Amino acid sequence: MRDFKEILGSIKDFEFQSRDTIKSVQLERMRWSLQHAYDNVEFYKKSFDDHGIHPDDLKSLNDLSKFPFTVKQDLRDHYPFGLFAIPREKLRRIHASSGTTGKQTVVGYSENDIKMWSEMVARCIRAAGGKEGDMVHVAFGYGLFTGGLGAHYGVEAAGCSVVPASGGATEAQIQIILDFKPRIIMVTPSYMLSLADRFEKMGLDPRDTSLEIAIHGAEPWTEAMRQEIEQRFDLKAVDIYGLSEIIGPGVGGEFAQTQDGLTIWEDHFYPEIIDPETGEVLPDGEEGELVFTSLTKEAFPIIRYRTRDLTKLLEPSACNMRRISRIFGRSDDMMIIRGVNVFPTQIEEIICKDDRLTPHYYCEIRRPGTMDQLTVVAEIQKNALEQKEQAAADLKKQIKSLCGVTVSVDIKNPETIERSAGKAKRVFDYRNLKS
Ligand code: DLL
Repeated sequence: MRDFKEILGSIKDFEFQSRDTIKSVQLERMRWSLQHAYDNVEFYKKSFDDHGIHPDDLKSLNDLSKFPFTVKQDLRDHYPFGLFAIPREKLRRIHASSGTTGKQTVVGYSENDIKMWSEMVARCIRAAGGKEGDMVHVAFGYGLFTGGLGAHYGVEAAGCSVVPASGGATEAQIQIILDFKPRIIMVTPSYMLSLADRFEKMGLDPRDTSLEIAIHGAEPWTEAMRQEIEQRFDLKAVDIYGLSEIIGPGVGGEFAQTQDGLTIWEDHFYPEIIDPETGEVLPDGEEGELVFTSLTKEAFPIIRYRTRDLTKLLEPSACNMRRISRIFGRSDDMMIIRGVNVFPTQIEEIICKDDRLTPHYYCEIRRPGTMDQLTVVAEIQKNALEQKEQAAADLKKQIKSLCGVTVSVDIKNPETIERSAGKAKRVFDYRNLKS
């Protein structure tokens, strides 16, 4: 095994190296990562052995397709630290994100992991047009969520000054923006629009602020929303992508001069696109599910992780690493409402525990103004007709407390929701009708 520090390297602006150099570094790192996972995580040893494959079998990058996938359930099955590859005392950070069962999926970072992660977020900031000395207002949530702290360390690594505003307290944030005069803001696109609304409510024009660059991610957003944000704030808005299982924000970022999708930092995260039904690897340019293999992570190596995000791989443009197009959807039913992940099964759990409701329900997502709105449609039992209003109020309250998101609830009369003829469709997304 090679010394990890050597393998991590520190070639500046690596994204501008030639494709051949990038590929040869990928191959070397991929070998290291597979071996590291095999030697230090019981789960990978067993899963490789069960598939009759060994890290030594990787002769080319394409050989990766012979290795088994990792899915979110594997993280849950090994909750909390079962997939970590270094001793607990060597961990420097733990993050987590909520899942269907209410159990968190937990990820960990070594000192080198945090350095690498910060450098990747710094790349995103530079790609977005940020430069040393800029001030960056971070309005992603701080906490177990990777958004706030991930962005924070990246801002520092980019040689910028960070304003750790976190989410919420909108009016106070606006005052800070006015007084501190940051050049860059990092925030979910939907919260950016709430800020715009609040500026206007306060009688202020958001176009007059010091903000020149907005870096948005953590939830899907459209080209139409980009235009709205750019016009309302008179700035340039770019995308940032990531997920906690791979590292957090900064798996890829968009270049301001091209605004043509997210460049994946391929020297640390190896992307594949697969057919979500068959698992077969698809050629670049074809749409499918995004899969990642970490190439340098120490604490939480991850091999062929199925993100469930749907996109396609595109050839390099602004630098020499490949891009993905905007995430246009997910292969499962996860709903992201105002930056919060909500699963239909969480709602189902509450509904099924309420004797006044039948187990039939579905969710509708709309965007009446600038914010996403989720309506949960459920059905009252015949013997509980007179309790309809109370049941609706209770459901709304429980969803708020379990999922952390405010929803509308529409309780229908008995036997009015269409019964499923097989697989029930739980999510109806009407947002795209507008944009
Ligand atoms: O959302 C990490 C992050 C924070 C990324 C801040 C960017 C900015 P998770 O909570 O694990 O991590 O959620 C990851 O969010 O699989 C996508 O479905 C979605 N997502 C993240 N970024 C984007 C994006 C963070 N730019 C999940 N566009 C991912 C669309 C995104 N979806």
